[in-house]
Amino acid sequence: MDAQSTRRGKVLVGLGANSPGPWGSPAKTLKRALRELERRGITVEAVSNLYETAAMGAARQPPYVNQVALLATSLPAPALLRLLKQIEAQAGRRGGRPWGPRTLDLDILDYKGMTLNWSGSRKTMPRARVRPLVLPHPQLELRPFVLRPLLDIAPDWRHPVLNLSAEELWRRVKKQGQGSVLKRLS
Ligand code: PH2
Ligand code: MG
Ligand code: MG
Repeated sequence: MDAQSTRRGKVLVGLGANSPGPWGSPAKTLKRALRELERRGITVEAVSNLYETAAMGAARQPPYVNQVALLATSLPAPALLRLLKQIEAQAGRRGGRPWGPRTLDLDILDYKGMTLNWSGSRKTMPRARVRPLVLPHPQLELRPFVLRPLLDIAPDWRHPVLNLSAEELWRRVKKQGQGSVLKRLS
C-alpha cells in the first residue's frame, strides 16, 4: 500500500441489508453499523437517506434497504475492509450465497480515489471464495441502489476510472431503465 493510504482521507461505503438480524430490522441494522464504525474511531462525516430498493442480480429475495456513508479514516484499505467484515459478522452475516439475502453488507465504494484490481464493468462477479479488494467497487456505476444514495451526499464525486460524476452516472442508469429502485425511507 502506498503512503497515501495511511493519511486521513475520505472513503465512501455502501450499506445494504435485506434480512433482519440480531440488531433488528434492516434499517436498524444500518444505523447500528454506523455507530459501530464510530465506536472504532472512524469519523462518519455524512450519511445519505435510506432507500428501499428492489434486489438486483439475484433470484427472488426481499427488497433491500440501502444507504451510502462518507467516512474519514487513516486506516489502510485492507484494515478497513477487515473491520467492515467484522461488523458484518457481528450483525449476523454468515457466508451464504454471494448475492443471497443478508443481514448486513458493507462495501468500500471508493477509497481516497484509489484504483486497485479494477477491470471494467464486468457482467459477472468472480465466484472465488476469497475475492481480492477491487477499487472502486466493481459495477457501482451500474447500480441505482448505490448511485441514488451517493447523490445525496457527494453529487460531485467522480468515478476514479471512468471520470464521470455521481450525477452523470445516475443519469446514465436512469436512462438505461435500471433506475426502477427506489422508495425513500428517510
Ligand atoms: N447487493 C447485492 C446484490 N443485489 N440489490 C440491491 N437492491 N441492493 C444491494 O445492496 C444489493 C443488491 C450484492 O451485494
Ligand atoms: Mg454488495
Ligand atoms: Mg459486500
